[in-house]
Amino acid sequence: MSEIDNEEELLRLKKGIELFRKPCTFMLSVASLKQLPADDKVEIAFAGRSNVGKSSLINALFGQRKLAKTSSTPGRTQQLNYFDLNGQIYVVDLPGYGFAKAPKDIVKNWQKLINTYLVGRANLRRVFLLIDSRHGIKKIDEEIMDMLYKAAVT
Ligand SMILES: Nc1nc2c(ncn2[C@@H]2O[C@H](COP(=O)(O)OP(=O)(O)O)[C@@H](O)[C@H]2O)c(=O)[nH]1
Ligand SMILES: [Mg+2]
Repeated sequence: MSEIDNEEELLRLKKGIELFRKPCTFMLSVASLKQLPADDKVEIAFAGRSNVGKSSLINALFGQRKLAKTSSTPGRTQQLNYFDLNGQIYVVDLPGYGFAKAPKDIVKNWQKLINTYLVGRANLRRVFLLIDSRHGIKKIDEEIMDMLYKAAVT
């Protein structure tokens, strides 16, 4: 890496750190696609099996303990929870897939909502797919990765 690259990299890092220090607030919970906010801002989303630590990671990233609700009971988040980072970026806490203590048709509905969102959301720039290191990559993770790959979602 040349010195110029290093300087650019440092600048990018600095900007990133500054951005993540800005206020991040809860915006809304989305239970169906028609409730999605306008796609006029860059959006990043956290996906993964229930209980993998999506909400905990979001709280850690923004230095707030109770921004995203965490729970030791899997399958609690059933909606897409939107957080607004300084009016600049939408951060989305997705419902966990692969585990749900709910009737089958309800689970199917969430699955459809998440899949349609992941594949079709125009302003979605990155999906962070969390894997529980204690359990490794499961079949459902592979299915989601495959779906993201086919939809060209980074
Ligand atoms: N051991 C361990 N537990 C974690 C970690 N992150 C989250 N947890 C715990 O795992 C449970 C589920 O976390 P949560 O963030 O609600 O998972 P989510 O369902 O993916 O949003 C909670 O009891 C957390 O305290 C981690 O990195 N290590
Ligand atoms: Mg959660």
